Order: sequence, then C-alpha cells, then structure tokens
Amino acid sequence: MATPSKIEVAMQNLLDVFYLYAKSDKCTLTKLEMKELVETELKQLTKNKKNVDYFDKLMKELDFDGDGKVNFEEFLSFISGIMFSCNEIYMQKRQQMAKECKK
Ligand SMILES: [Ca+2]
Repeated sequence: MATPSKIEVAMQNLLDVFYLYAKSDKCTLTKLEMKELVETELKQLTKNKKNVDYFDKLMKELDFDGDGKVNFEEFLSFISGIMFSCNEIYMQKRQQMAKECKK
C-alpha cells in the first residue's frame, strides 16, 4: 500500500477529528461537541474566545441548514475560514523572512 500524501493525511485527520467528537448521533456535532472540539483541537487559535456568546455566535454562523448541529460540510466551512486566516499569517511571515534573507 502506497504511503499517503500529506494532503491525504490532512483529509483523513479532519475526518477522524470530526467523527471523534460527533458522539451523540455519530454524524453531526452538537453545540457542546463543537465546543469540546474547538477547545481541545484548536486551543491555540481560540484561546481568547471561550465564552458562551462566542459559541452561540459560531453555531449560528456555521449552521447553514438550521438544524442546530454542525454537519461535516458545515465543519469544513469552519476549517476553511480558519485556514484562510492562517494563510494570511503564513504569507506575512514568508514575506518577512524573504526580506530578512535579502539583508
Ligand atoms: Ca446544521
């Protein structure tokens, strides 16, 4: 069996994390499960956003179909948003490193 690529590993990890926390019905995250996932798996990115209002707002933003839970598609939308923010920070750091190399 071929060694999975980095992106295949990343995709598998996203699936594993989502279903690890989807405990109640095995296919969606309740607000409490989403809160647990964010606080455990994304603690560096959300360390200042642990209040209840943040999760209420987050759930409303993510719950596109209005069922009160986060399905995998909604979860990926959340991850995409975080990835866009990470990319901006990553690009700024790369530009800064490039400037420092030229000195
Ligand atoms: Ca939903």
